[in-house]
Amino acid sequence: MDEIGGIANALRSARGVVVLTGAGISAESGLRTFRGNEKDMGSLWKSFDPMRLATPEAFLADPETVTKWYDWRRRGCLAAEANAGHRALAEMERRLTGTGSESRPTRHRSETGATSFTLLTQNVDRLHQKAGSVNVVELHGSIVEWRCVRCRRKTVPGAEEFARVPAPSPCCAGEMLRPDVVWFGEALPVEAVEAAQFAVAGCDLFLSIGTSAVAYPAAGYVQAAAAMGAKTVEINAEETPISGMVDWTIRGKAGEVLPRVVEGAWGGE
Ligand code: BJW
Repeated sequence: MDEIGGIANALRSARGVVVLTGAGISAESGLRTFRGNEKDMGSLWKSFDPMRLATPEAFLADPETVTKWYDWRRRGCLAAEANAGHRALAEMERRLTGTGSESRPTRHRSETGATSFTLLTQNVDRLHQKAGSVNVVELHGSIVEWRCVRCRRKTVPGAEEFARVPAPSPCCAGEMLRPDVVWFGEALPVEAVEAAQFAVAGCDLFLSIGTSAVAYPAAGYVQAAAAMGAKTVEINAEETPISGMVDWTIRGKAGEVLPRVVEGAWGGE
């Protein structure tokens, strides 16, 4: 049986599915990855130094540069549209959990609500939610939301907030706003880590999609799932450190492969 057929069968019989996504799934929406080798657009860390932009120390040293860079990326994310890969994952969730307006009752146990589906994303772009995914855990926060550096109150800023840079906090006088993302050396949100650990412990199928699998702790979830007996899948344009340890690996674009996986699992119904 080919990989698509194997994954489709595993999906149809799964009781708990966890999907981990990374920047690669949004590349087909025109957003640059961090470390990928896309031919049509350079990845971010090839043009920008992460240590000068994506650490708390960088923000403290030069809040103006960091704010401008994140506002530039924030606007790019807001302008981007979900692609076929995002939409296929939203459809996968509907099929597995029986939720959403397009769900249809079928003969499969996995569509009676018995299957759990958790989408762990490292992406800050909110494109999964735009595509209709519901149970999304944002491991690295969101670039759409910013927070006061003092009291951590969140806000969704518009262009007016960036008329002054760094953007002033709307709640604490004299303080700044920072993007509500997780920088290197910062802890991931406690609720997100707890939700991820719970989902990984209860899954029998884990799919890693469009991530280089190098940023921890997210990169460790596939090994954790495998250690607990889950079948594992990787869909990526290139080889990664986990390619050799997963049960199925498909080399290709998420926006092309994922619709085929969903079609393979439920297409004939
Ligand atoms: C396609 C495609 C297509 C392209 N289809 N595929 C254990 C071991 C080693 C190091 C550590 C460790 N534990 C912690 C660390 C340190 C560090 C870390 O992991 N460093 C390594 C990178 C060296 N981790 C941390 O610092 C984390 N914090 C932490 O551990 O805190 C501990 C703590 C506890 C208590 C108190 C205090 C601290 C935080 C990590 C945060 C990562 N942040 C970033 C920036 C977010 C904000 C922003 O957007 O600017 O998150 S870095 C960047 O990497 C971003 C991503 O979410 C993350 C992962 O990248 P991702 O998504 O995998 O993208 P790429 O570009 O790497 O890969 C894209 C892939 O797609 C490629 O493989 C392509 O081939 C593929 N692709 N087109 C399918 N169409």
